[in-house]
Amino acid sequence: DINPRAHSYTKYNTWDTIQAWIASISSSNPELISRQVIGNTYEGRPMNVLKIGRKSSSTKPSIFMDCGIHAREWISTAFCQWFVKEALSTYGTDSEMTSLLNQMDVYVLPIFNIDGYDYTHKTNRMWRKTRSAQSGSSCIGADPNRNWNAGWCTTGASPNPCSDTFCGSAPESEIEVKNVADFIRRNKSSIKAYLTIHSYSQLLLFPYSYTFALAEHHNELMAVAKGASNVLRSLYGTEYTSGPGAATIYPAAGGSDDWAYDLGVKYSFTFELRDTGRYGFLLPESQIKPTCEETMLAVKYIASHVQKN
Ligand code: ING
Ligand code: ZN
Repeated sequence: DINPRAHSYTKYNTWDTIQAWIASISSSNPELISRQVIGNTYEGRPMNVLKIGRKSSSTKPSIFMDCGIHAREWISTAFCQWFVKEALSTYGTDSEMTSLLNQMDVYVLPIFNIDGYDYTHKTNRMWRKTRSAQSGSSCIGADPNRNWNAGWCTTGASPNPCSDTFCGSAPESEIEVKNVADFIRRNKSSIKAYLTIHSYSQLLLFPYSYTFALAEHHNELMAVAKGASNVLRSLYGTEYTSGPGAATIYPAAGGSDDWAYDLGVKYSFTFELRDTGRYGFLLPESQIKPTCEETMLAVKYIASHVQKN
């Protein structure tokens, strides 16, 4: 069953509904999905990674994708649910998806910052950070996209716990970041691509964000990003800009894509989904379907490139 009760792919689901969906979708599709808890959040909620792909006795090359690093970016979290649904419903009919899941595994972390996401549903819709206590401050949380060990807290991040871009007390001080970093380190030899989904601005970014220096694989990453943006635009005309983070959005250290890239994951991309500011983080539910459909094309384009390389 890909539609457990109360769950809808065209709505912004609550954490409780997403948690029930994770359990139900994985137990109903054991031939394509296996699930593992990679640790708990600060407030004790389980972080589930779904491994999607045809079962194999040997380790397959893989892609890791996370959604919902930032609590208020609800379209991001909606996209990971959409991706899982599409993978299940098109495996066996869509040749690109079938080949991808036969040859590779896709690790999906449907929601990274669960505590923050729950807080945006219950208390403050515009919350961005984690929900951890900070010693010596009454302010809460660190920015989980400033907390990775990549030029940590050197630019575009704040040492002030009250800031929305607080880098945390140390790299990986946030347990959610530590759990994911440990998972990627553990599976480093199989992981060929790292995709992280944010909103908004309609950008397809790649390293670096902590420096203006160009990545070693800049030309290839730019070509892949432009190809993915073109295929995304082909569906509804949505325009994306591609480029390295520092020059394309702003310099910012401690981001997950830079960290994964420096670890050795060459195909490391940050998506900034719709829109360009009309609704911003408050993207209406009516845009979930078109946004997810067009984003699927870009993700599949990147996955096909990774599969060939
Ligand atoms: N944008 C990202 C942010 O964390 C980013 C941009 C990407 C920064 C990669 C650093 C590295 O600020 C949003 N919308 O969160
Ligand atoms: Zn974000």
